[in-house]
Amino acid sequence: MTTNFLWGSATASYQCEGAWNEDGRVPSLWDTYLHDNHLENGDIASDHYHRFKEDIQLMKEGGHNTYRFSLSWPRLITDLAGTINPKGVDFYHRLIDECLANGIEPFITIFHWDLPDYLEQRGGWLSKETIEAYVTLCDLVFKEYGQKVKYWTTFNEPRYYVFSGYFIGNYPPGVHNPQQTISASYNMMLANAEAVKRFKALAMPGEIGIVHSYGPIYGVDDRPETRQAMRDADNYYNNWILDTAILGEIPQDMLAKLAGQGFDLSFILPEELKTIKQNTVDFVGLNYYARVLIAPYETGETILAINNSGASGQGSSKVVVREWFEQVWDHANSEFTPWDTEIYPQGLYEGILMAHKKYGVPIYITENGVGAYEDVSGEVINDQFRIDFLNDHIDAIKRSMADGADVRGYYVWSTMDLYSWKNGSEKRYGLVALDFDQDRQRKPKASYYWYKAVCQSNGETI
Ligand code: BGP
Repeated sequence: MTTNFLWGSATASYQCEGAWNEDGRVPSLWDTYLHDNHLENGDIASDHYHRFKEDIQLMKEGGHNTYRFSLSWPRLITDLAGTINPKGVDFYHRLIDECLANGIEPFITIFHWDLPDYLEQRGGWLSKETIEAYVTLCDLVFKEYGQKVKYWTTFNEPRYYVFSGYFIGNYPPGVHNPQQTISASYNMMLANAEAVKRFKALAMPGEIGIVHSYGPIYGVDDRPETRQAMRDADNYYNNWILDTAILGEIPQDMLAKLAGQGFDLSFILPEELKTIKQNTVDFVGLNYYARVLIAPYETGETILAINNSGASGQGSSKVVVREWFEQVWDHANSEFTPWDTEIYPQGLYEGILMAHKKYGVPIYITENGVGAYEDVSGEVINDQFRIDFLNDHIDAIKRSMADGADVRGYYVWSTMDLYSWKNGSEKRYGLVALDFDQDRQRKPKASYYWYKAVCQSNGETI
């Protein structure tokens, strides 16, 4: 690995902070959605809001030199008029200062899905008003924290957020509306460009990027129709974010296909396309969990059955996007988690090289990890499966770097056990275990000690 390689782990505000109604924080759309539907929520989560110093000590003792976390918008700006919450602003000063005092480089996500509910009530990302409000948030955080922070990202996984909320409908606001999916996607990418524009206008000292849920595309065979389906799937899963944010270009063949299917694209304005073209990111963050295996579309309506309820829900996933592609889960030949996520490290190696060749910007692996049912009651928590998983994925990164890729950092998802979207405390990802039923005492898992050696040796132990 290079000498300044960043080794760390990641969280997101809603998933770890808790303190959902403390010190002036207002509800996010997730608070409202989970409360209204009586689902397990992140009211307390990992209680990071109160215990962040302890968590940063664990990072330091664990050999980490960086921490990726997000800012809670409903903690910072509490109404449509843009009222700033001083206690929220102060919290992130204290968090950043604590990181810096302990040799931990903060790597900040401005938006990791916890949109203030007052904006969701006005249409959320379907409304251009939200873009304006987002730029106001960016302006605030750049000015407040910009002299202390070198690494900024505008969004965490716009694709996952929009597709889950507006297409699949399994995340808030819980709708299935393809036209709205397209509008919300576009608005987020325009907001990304507007944030980059503001960052450059303020001549901020750091760098700014975007974080994408990267699904490298594979085909079931090499037929021309499979190749076409792979291209369409790549547009659907990756290109509309990566091409737009890094190259400043929305894929033309995707727009033509959407127009051909009768979608209304009239909301895309020439002035906005100019903004997108002129304000591209400095680097990209790739979250990698699994590859995407694609077959040609055969027949029938769109089916979006995603298994995000593990062993307690439907066993397997099925995705058919009418006239685009079908997604395949090759259970016979590959290994899967109980949530039907394939374990496929080679996809990270090949995916990094694909992204490197196509885009040429620095790459950070901003999330990688495995969710599991775990018994964390004993003295020792032996998560050997996680060690194997992380080992094989870090090895894939090392191989991609040996083959020329410019990878600059790696973040395990997640720092500690936290609230997993819709699965709560049932699906654990942490290097550090938490007892959610009692006092949330921190207990490092075997993977924590294993990762410490990896960080301290700069990857030599892999
Ligand atoms: C990513 C998100 C994270 C995290 C992770 C695991 O898409 O950026 O916030 O939650 O996936 O997802 P889940 O908790 O649904 O298993």
